[in-house]
Parts: sequence; structure tokens; C-alpha cells
Amino acid sequence: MIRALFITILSSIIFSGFISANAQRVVKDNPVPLEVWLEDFKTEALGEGISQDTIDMAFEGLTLNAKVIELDRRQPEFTQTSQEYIRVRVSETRIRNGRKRMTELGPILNPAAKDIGVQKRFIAAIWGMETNYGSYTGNFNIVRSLMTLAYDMRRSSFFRKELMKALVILDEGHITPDAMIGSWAGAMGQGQFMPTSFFAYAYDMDGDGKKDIWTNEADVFGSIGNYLKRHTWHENQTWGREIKLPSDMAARQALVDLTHEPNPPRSCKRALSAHSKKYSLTQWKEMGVRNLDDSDIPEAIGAGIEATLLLPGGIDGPAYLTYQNFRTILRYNCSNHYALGVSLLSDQLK
Ligand SMILES: [Ca+2]
Repeated sequence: MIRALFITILSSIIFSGFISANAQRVVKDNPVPLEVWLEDFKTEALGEGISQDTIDMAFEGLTLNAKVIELDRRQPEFTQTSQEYIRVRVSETRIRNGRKRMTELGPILNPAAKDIGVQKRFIAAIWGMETNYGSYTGNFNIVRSLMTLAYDMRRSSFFRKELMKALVILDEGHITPDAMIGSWAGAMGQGQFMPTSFFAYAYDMDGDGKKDIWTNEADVFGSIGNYLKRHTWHENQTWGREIKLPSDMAARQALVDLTHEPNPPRSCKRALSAHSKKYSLTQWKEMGVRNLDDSDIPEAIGAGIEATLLLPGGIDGPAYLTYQNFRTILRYNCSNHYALGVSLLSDQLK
């Protein structure tokens, strides 16, 4: 009996020791103990003008989150094709739910979109792609996630800044620590804003003094719209269009070759290097590009529009001309798959 009890106690000691050692081990090479690191961070936060109360509340009982490190280390192999991605992300269910939610929240969405100057279908499409129209915003405690990623050495300085901004959000009273939840890497609320993006782009649409991107739909729509607007959005234009390449093989190949020319973008290099250089719609028409139904592309309406060619599935896959608004969507998330998903979903929500 005593022996059994001893073994139980011993194994529970070993087990709890194992958990804490394991959590420490997954964190990369920080030579400073967490307690020391945290004291240093808290001192810096006080120096930034954050109140002691906010700091105490935010970090109370927080431990490193091994799950966050595990997710951070998981390198997703991005083997999904554009068509597979779109089939899953722009599903019939998501289209149907989007239309329903746009109707339900029309009295909030419509005036917000109008005030901000971004078509409501694009705000709704980003909302749908990011959090399935606010139904899944992630359940991670943001301060805990950011503390873990800031203490971890892989991208410490980036996440340390985000953690500091998260504390400022709490200090300003936009949200309580318990309700400040989001994805494992710190993206928060229905539009998945990082704390620094919150300060740059979150928008108090209903004017109550708080930017509540978690539970207040007016602020959610205003913030998503404001993010787009501030990254050069054209309200009178769409994102682009699916087009048909010429059937003549030489002309077709010449267009494909355009997407392989050096095309150094200023931002979002990873995605934009797959695009051709910009040409006007008139020039694209002259190069043999047609609408899917073989009609002329709208050169007259869009004479001033410059578009890039994107062929996510190669020469035999779907072909798209993309306008400035597509590049703005890429600023939300630098992935052609993502931007195409938002774009095609927005067409369905029109
Ligand atoms: Ca508000």
C-alpha cells in the first residue's frame, strides 16, 4: 500500500516535471528563464505607460503554451492546387451562409460599407474566409500565445512588439483579457487582426469609443473595410475577372511567357512574382484575351485599368486578369490562393 502510494507520488512528480520540461524544451534556445524574461518585459511595459493593473491582469496565471510552439513548428506542405483550395474555401455552404449573414446583418453591413467606401461583398468575403462569418475566431488566449512566441527565439522581436501592442489594447479598454481570444499566432477577432494591425486599421464604426473587433459587427465590418481602403481600394472597380486565353498556341504561349518575366514587386513578393507585369485592358485585348463567353473584355469601361495575368494552374488551368483591388486583398493575406478565394466568393455574394 505504502509502496503503491509512493509510486503514485513519484510518478506524478515525474509526470509534472516532464510536462514543464517538455514545454521548456519546445521553446527554442532562450537562455533566460521565463520568469526573468517576463519581469524584464513587464518593466518595459510599465515604461511604455501600461498600467500595473493591466499587466497583472493580463499575465495572471499564464504559462507557456506548448501547443502554440507545436503549431509554429509545423510547416504545412502547400501542395493544394488553387482549384482544390477554392473548392474547399468557396464551398456552396460558405456561399449560402454568406448570403444569409449579409441579409441578417444588412442594417449594419450596408451603411458601414457605404461609409468606408468598400463594396459590402468584399467585406463579407474576407469575413467569410477569415472566420467563417465570425463563427470561428480561434480560442487561444492572445496574451498567452504572444508571450510564448515572444519568449521563443524563432521570431522573438516580432512577437515581442505584438505582445506589447496587445497590452496597450487591454490598457485602453477595448476588450477584457478573458475575451481577447484569437488564433494561435495572435490574429484576433472576426477579421483576424494582429495587434499592430489593430492600431493601424481597426475602426470604431459605431462610435462608442471602443474598437471591438471581437463581438461588435459594426466595428468588424468597419475595420475590414478600413484595412482595404487604407491599402488603395477602388470602390468603383472589381477585383478582376476570369478570362480565356487565345486558342492560337503561339499567342497563348506568348501570354504564358509574360508571367515568367522578372517582375519585382515592392510588397508581397511571394505571391506577386507569379503575376505578369501590368498592362492596360486594351493591351490585353490586343494580345487576344477574351471573356469566358468569348465576348470582348470591357476595354471601354476599364480603359484606365491596368491588370496583371495570373495562371495559378499553368497554361491549361483557369486564367485571371487581376486589378488593383486584387493586390489590395493580397495585403490582407499574401497568398494568391487566398486572394482568389476572397475574389470568387465576393462574386457569389454580389
Ligand atoms: Ca465600437
